[in-house]
Amino acid sequence: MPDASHPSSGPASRRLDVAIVGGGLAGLYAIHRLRRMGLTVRAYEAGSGIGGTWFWNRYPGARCDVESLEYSYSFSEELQQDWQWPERYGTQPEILKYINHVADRFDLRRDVQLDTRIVSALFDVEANDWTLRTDSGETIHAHYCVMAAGNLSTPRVPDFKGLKSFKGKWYHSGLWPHEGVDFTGLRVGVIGTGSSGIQMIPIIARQAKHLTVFQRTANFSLPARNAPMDRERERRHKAEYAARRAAAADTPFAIGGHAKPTRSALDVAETERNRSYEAKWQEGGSISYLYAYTDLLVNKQSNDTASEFVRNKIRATVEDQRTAELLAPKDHPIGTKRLCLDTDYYETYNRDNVALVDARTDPIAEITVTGLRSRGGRTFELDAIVFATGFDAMTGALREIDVRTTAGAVLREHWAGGPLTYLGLMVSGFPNMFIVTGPGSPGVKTQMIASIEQHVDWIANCIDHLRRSKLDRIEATPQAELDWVKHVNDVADSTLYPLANSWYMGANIPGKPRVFMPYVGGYDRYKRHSEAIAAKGYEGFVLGRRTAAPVADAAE
Ligand code: N01
Repeated sequence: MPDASHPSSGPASRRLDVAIVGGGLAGLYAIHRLRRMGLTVRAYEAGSGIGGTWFWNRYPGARCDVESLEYSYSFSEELQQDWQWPERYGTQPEILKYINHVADRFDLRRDVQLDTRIVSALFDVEANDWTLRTDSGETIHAHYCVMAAGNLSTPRVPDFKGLKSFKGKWYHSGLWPHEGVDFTGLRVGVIGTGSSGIQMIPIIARQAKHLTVFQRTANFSLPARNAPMDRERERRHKAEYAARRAAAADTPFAIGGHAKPTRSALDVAETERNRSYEAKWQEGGSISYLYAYTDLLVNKQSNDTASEFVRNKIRATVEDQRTAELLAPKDHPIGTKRLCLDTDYYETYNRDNVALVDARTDPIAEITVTGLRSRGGRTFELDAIVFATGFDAMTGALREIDVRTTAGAVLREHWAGGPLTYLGLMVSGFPNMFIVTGPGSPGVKTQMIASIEQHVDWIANCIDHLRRSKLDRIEATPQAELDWVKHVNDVADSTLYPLANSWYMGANIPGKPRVFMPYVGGYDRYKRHSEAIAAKGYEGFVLGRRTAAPVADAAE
């Protein structure tokens, strides 16, 4: 564990107004936004390139599941007019190219330090300053710290016995080799059938001599219906981009273009309901499907109709009915785990070179020298193993940093029972540290870039407010934090989300506290609420000056 003593001497030392952890979509926008306020900022990025999730996740078929015209920055009208997306859904290389374009266009690179992992962050309550330390021993002193380290940035390889002895090669979806991997002629095993597994499986199946998919939990997946960008549609979209962004901001997922549902699934006859699901299925995309009726995510009976429609699609697509039943999810309502989008996923199981193994009834026992053995004693000879086993989501990246204060607060201890934040933006006991799309934020349940922009704008406005008020310290109160966490959980409990063992609840990490982490009340509601709190002089926060006692009512 890194020690947090922070010697001030070292290879290098730097002073900033704002230190940013992470050089992905959030970190880059934070540079842009805060620098425009005249602040000195710098982002520290562990990767050897910018882009965060889109830098690391280079597995075959990696593609965003939100349409490109939505999944892009909105802060620059010129940027959104100029950029041309080649397809309906951006591939990982296209999105990374876009991020690099943004970095060059807004001259962001000069304030990003690559190949640098922040290992500790210490807040000195007397000096009112953060000191961050990098893995090479560099120290950074900053008045504010913005954690933009991502939610799905700590890849998780299960602790399988014998992995070290495996003679073949193994990979994790989130740590994919830059040179790519050629599976031609190989016997490949893919472990995991979340979004990453579901995207890569059809492509690996076309390359490999044989593919064995180890599925512990079946996931719902809908057809993406990806296609080259319809240029006429793009022209129309761009003609009213600003209005479309505003309309998107008024929706729970921050995604526009879908008529808000008006009826319960139970208010319509079965034939009409199935017609509606069929239309959505043909249209492609997850939001469209979940928007079919008002209550798919809150009423189990309604959800059952939408879930069963997809199960029947799987049964109709997959020829072997035993495989089809294994692939048809029955342990969670549709949409309560991240709903996957695919291209030919279920069809892939009709190939002669693909086999599905039920790792639920017969779990993986160990990796062997030549493959894998199940607890039931089945052996699988493999040349390559791909772990599509997900991430230590939402808290992993922050827990990897030793965050503490000279007053004795330690973030890992504060979060021992599950993450506590106020608005997902700040943690009580850790002044001047902001989080972008962290636990308690709606981020992962929305078009992520919209949430990133909203959070960073909120943070920038907050810092601006402090400056103009001649204040330099802000901290969430313990009560506001408790109230927010309770609200996040109450909202989740009013939905079907807690019925799924998902990474939203930390359920994919053995021993991780089961706490529902994202705010599922909707982007629109969150935006209004967080902005109202700012307008009320930052209700639930204590604002103060460096040496003076905190002044809670330091309104402008
Ligand atoms: O990870 P996951 P992911 N033995 O956690 C299985 C985003 N994303 O990388 O469900 C056997 O969803 C595990 O099984 P179970 C998106 O938000 C977006 O696919 O725990 N299996 C599960 O099947 C997404 O939700 C995009 O029983 C084991 C799988 O591994 C998030 O990233 C694309 C196992 C992990 O699924 C994470 O997706 C990709 C074990 N010991 C990702 N341990 C798009 O935009 C774990 N598993 C499209």
